[in-house]
Amino acid sequence: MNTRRSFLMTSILAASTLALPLRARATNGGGSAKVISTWDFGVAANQAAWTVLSRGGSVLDAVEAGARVPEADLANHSVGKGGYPDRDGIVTLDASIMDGDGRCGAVAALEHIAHPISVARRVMEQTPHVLLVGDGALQFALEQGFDKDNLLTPEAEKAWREWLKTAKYAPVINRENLDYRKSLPGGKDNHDTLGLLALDASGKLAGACTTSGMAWKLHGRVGDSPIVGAGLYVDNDVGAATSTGVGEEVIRNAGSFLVVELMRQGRAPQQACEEAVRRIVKKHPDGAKKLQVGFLALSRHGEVGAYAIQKGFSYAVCDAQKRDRLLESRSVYST
Ligand code: SD4
Repeated sequence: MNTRRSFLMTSILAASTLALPLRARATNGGGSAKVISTWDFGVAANQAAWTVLSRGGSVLDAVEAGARVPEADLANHSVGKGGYPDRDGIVTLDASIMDGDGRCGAVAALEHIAHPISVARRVMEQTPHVLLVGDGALQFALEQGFDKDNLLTPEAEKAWREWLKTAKYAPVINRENLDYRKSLPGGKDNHDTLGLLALDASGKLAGACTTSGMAWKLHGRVGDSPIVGAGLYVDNDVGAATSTGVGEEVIRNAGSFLVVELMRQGRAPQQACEEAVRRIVKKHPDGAKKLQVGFLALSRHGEVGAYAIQKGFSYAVCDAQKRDRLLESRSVYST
């Protein structure tokens, strides 16, 4: 991991533009194809998305393919199958997908389906709706031919039973942030939401966001990830944004929409992410000390921004120069 974390800016600078494939050099106002995503496991997700783009696939196909990677990773305890369950021991998944033309689909509190991102895409493409939840989302998924699966793996069940020994009624706030102090985000004790944004060589944007939400949450709790404008927002005219961390704070501030709107008003993605994070902190200065929220943004020109409340938010960037870059976001608190 250390080598992946070695912030390979020098090699990027050294890469010759002339050596790049034509597809990667095609630009939209100066940018080029790029995929970015949250946390360490974003590296693998980016590569899957990049493979789709480099084979001429659509940007929507790319973000879906990327999101399916952590969803299928049973060692990942906050996305897809293998995710930690709610306080009742039930795994419920949230996901959304959106393209830069404003088309979007989402599922929330979905049980028994291993790839919620693909169900979200079907909601977008096969229904007049944007968001299906709970039993209705499951019914729709089954009608669409998705297999019913047991999402609670033995490892996740064991962790839940361990939690039950000391559990209070309310879920522990920001378990991810507490875990971050034990191990790096994306490490074995701490996986998080995947938010993935992609820009193709023709300037089209799309995004995907997928999670099992906060571990030990109340049954029926929905986070920011399937809420368009909170966990994800994409607009071809401006850029795209996604979030990770305590979803309630992101929803309260319409986080991803806010980031994109700030970009629309002229801020760079980095400044936009910083302002959105600061707004959360300003509203709850004391609470914010104990929770994590991170935003990731991509402009239509391919500029990247990232900012978080707490130290330790990593994000992955993939483009023609380098496929497995892993960077550390700046943050409000540095310890
Ligand atoms: C949620 N934002 O459900 C997600 C989970 C997450 O760090 O990212 N946790 O609120």
